[in-house]
Amino acid sequence: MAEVINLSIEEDLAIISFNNPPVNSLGLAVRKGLVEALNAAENNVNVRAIILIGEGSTFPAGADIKEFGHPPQEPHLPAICDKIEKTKKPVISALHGTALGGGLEIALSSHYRIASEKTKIGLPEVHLGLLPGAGGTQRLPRLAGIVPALKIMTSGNPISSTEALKIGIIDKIAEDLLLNAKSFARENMGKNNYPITSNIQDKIIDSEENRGAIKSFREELQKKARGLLAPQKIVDCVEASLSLKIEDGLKFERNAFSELMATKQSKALIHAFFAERKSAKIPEIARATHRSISSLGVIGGGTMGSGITVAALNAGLHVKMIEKDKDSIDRGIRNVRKVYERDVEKGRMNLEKKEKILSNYEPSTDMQNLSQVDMVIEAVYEEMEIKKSVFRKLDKIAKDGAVLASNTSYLNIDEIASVTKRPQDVIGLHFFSPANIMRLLEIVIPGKVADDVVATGFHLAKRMKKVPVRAGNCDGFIGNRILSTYGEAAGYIMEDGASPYEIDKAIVNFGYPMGPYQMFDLAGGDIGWATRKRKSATRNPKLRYVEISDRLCENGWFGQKTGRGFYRYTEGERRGKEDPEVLNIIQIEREKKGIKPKDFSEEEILRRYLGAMINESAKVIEENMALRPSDIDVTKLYGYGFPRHKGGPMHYADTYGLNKILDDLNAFSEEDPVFWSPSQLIVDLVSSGKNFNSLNK
Ligand code: T1G
Repeated sequence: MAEVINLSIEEDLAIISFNNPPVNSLGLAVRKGLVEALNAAENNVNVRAIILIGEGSTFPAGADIKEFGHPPQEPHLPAICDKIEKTKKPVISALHGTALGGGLEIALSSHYRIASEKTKIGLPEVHLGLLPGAGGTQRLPRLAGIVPALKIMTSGNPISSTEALKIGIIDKIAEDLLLNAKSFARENMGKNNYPITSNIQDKIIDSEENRGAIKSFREELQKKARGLLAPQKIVDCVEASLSLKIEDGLKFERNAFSELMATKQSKALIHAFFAERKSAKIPEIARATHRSISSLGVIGGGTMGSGITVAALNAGLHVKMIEKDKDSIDRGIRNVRKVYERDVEKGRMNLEKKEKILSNYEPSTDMQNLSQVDMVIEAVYEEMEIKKSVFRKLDKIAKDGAVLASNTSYLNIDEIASVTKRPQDVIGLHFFSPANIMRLLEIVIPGKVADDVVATGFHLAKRMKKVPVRAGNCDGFIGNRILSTYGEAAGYIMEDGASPYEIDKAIVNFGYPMGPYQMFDLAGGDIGWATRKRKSATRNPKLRYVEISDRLCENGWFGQKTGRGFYRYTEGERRGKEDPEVLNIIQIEREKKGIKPKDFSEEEILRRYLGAMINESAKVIEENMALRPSDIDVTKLYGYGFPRHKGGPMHYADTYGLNKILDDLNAFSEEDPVFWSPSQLIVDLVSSGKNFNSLNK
């Protein structure tokens, strides 16, 4: 018996436990061991019931995703579930932790399911571009009903055991799972319906109501899951369960699963799953242990400072917020309290939890209060001299060994560190707004920082449930540096003939939630304008510069905040209308440069927009400003709206074909070699027949 599966016989019970840390994923060894254990239990005449239970942190959390992309090996999970269902002795699954995917499907094929209070159950396959492929689409609707089953499978979100009990997925909630599983087994194995013939075999009623539910679900998914294949296929499988016996329904599901496994969307989503976990693997953690962090200082109570404060409070930290004067700290307090008041209002939190969290919040105007905190995060106005003055004071106040972090989004961390006597303790933590919601955190590494300070930044990220990316200390770090390049490319396309509205449409059709000019209007054109003015002194005079956005900003058209930017906004409407005056301004700018506008297809817009993004990303890699291409994917997926089912710019480039990217860059270089010359990394990868993924070690 493989040690990943243990079988113990206790009088008339067989207890089969999963022991494959960290999440008891159902890899080949586990599946083989499980079949052996089930056979042994079934053939043992003393055994009258079988219990399945997880050791460690959880009941199996699903199939082994690392096996995907390789030829599946027997025994396959659907066959195991089938075997469990047809076992003549009652099988009880005892669920704790996160019973997800194939793990839950094993439980669904069991005859009974009990769970502890804190257990979460779910079918997250849709997040991988897949569907529950071991019977979930056929068994769950039979247990829970069509609509709850569709919600669980197309959202991929876990539900609580209380919710699961309510809708009939589990039979009992109990603590001390094994003890209760044993008594539950003994209560049930004598029942007159022994051997158990689960109601799973019943067909679902093919009613008008069920057909109607499926129809409205499909329509909802057209909007909510625009362009995604897996959710619609899940509905196909549930619809099939209305007319097919379960055996045929399972075959239908298996075919649909195999089709999805072969799609680019699934490969991209599986890449994103592992990329998100790989970004936390950095050399510094291998060399040093993080410092302990229990108290945090946050300087600044504005949007960023209050967002960071909430993220830290939610991570269980004690937070001292500092502002310069009473009005400012009162504003900071309002900003923080407003978040929790909304959580209570929306039922996401009860009053008791809110007050408990806020008991860890200590706002003040006295910086001396930071003398004993373990870490300070500065989130003051984005102006170097202001930041330097804060760090000079911090250098005198903070205790030895305190980590001093700046939340700057582009200023030079080395320069900030240089005003302290402890550059080894200074690091960049670039949060994305709203900092209590956005999961991306760029951890910026200055030249003199100590390894354990970097490790501490990653430790804080984990506690805040952030997705950390190690970034070099260049202008714009990773995300904003690449953004400014493809933003310039969009400007060239616009000046050469496409309207901002055509460009936005092409980018939205690719899968982004909005295009660059909708983003300009949302974020506020004044911010980018300030950056362009800041960079103007050092701008490469050979680099083409488009002045269209400056013209709008000179008019005070900063976007939604001023009622017009590239679009015009009527009062209270977030969706803007195209503006003929903007098109006039663009035409005037073209005429100033003697540009005869040409047409751009959506495909041409994308080749340029994505080409610029991928080329700059490659330069970030070759300059070691990012550790690996998948870290750039993570940055763009979590901070800039790159469609997750395309995997991020680097994965997309590999899928599109790096040779085709190089051909595009070479073609565009004919027009403008300064902007479009291909990065040496892309040239080298193409000539060696490799791709970006070959660097994702
Ligand atoms: N397979 C392989 N490795 C996995 C894994 C899985 N299912 N889940 C986690 N890991 C690795 C992960 O890469 C990381 O590795 C370590 O475990 C800790 O993970 C037939 C086809 C369970 C909620 O999608 O949601 O079943 O980085 O950092 O924050 O229908 O892991 O340490 O080397 O995320 O405590 C369906 C995916 C699969 C669940 C725990 N199941 N996992 O979160 O730890 S498809 C899933 C999670 C399927 C069937 C279909 C989370 C977690 P490393 P972690 P965590």
